[in-house]
Amino acid sequence: MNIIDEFDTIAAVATPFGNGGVGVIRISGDKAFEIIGKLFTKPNFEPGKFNHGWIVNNETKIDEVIILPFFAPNSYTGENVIEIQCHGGVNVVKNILNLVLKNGARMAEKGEFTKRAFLNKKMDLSQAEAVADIIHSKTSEFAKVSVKNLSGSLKEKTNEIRNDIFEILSKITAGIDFPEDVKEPEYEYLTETFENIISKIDKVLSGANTSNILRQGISVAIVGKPNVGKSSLFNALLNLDRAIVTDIAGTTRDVLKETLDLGIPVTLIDTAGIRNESENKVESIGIEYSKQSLNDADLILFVYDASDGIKQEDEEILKLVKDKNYIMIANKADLTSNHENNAISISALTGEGINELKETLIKKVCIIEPENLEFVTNTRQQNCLQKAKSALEQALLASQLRELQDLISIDVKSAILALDELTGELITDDILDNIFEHFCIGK
Ligand SMILES: Nc1nc2c(ncn2[C@@H]2O[C@H](COP(=O)(O)OP(=O)(O)OP(=O)(O)O)[C@@H](O)[C@H]2O)c(=O)[nH]1
Ligand SMILES: [Mg+2]
Repeated sequence: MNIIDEFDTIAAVATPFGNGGVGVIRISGDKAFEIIGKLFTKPNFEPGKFNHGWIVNNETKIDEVIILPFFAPNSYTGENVIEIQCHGGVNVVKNILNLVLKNGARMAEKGEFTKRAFLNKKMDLSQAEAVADIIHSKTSEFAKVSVKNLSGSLKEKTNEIRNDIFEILSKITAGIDFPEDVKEPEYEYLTETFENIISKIDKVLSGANTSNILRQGISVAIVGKPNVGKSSLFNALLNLDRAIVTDIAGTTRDVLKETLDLGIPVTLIDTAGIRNESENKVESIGIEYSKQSLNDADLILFVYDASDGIKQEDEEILKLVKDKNYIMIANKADLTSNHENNAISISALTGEGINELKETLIKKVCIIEPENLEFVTNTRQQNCLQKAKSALEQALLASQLRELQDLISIDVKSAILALDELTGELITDDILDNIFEHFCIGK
């Protein structure tokens, strides 16, 4: 995307490809009203009012539509915007878009509407990124937290931190520039201020782990020896008869994967029971896959049969998982009340303990539980915050060592630049293009 093209008039279909109740075509730019004027039967628009009429190509009626006019700067992009709501058939939508393009609009690129909104200062970069997050969120929980950024919570916090840094920079600079009139700030005051700002940044960064998990999801492998109830647990968690369950040891041979929405997106993996001696070639291959899944997973559910207790074969598997992130599960609690102290007692057969297991699972991987997440960040934003923090840590150290304030101010300035990169105040074309690449056409 080229900055020079920014202000021509763009158009795209905003609704998903396919047949639906309505289709929406969006036009944004100086010529939006001129273009619709040539195609619509009632082009006398007023702000805040929709018009009902026909899209026509010369004399031919194309579709009966509703037009929503938005007058600059009061629109999503900050430009003149026309939204055409037509009937939602693939071909009618395509025909109208083609007419709009023939009459002077250019096909929009991915994310170009939101990019214009950002360039026209309708939103900062964290809000623009939230738009993509909401569209692509894999769970309803992530959609909920992304809305916080859309409404500006990360932007406000970043601006607050930036103001704090700017204030201290002004004091340092005044002391340097006007040594006769302004006393340079005390080193104790600098130390204390830098510590406070760093802890504010840490607060935002504390949500990084949960943000990343909400965005990317985690993989959870169910492992254990044969017949302990792994596939039964897999089915119970999914609430679906997905995997074959029998009382024959060695039932599961292949690795089964399903996605599960636990607030965080989970890829749940059922594996073949691990045992040392297997005469069966297929089962032996399955066991190799199990060990691989065990190594690759973010979290392991190690299952044993509580009615049988921990046996030599269980011990062998425990050795494989002990250095990993795992939860020990005592299954078949309907048959016994015995279980290891650190195990969660469940019955995959009756469903007992399954909800507790889900809660434990979330607590095990998320430092902050999704519903308590105050700030959601992506890796780009986390890197900017991390850069700002490192610069302030340098400034803190220099203040503790009572170095020249001139030198301290250099680090303070780079902390500000890092935050400006986060909000998009200071950003290169490459980074911008990279961000909007991940949008869909029409947004
Ligand atoms: N009583 C009781 N039986 C269970 C429970 N969970 C599983 N079973 C039974 O244990 C047997 C083995 O269950 P599976 O889920 O196939 O066990 P698995 O660990 O997947 O076995 P493999 O795939 O062979 O490794 C079946 O007969 C299940 O009905 C439970 O919580 N209570
Ligand atoms: Mg199985």
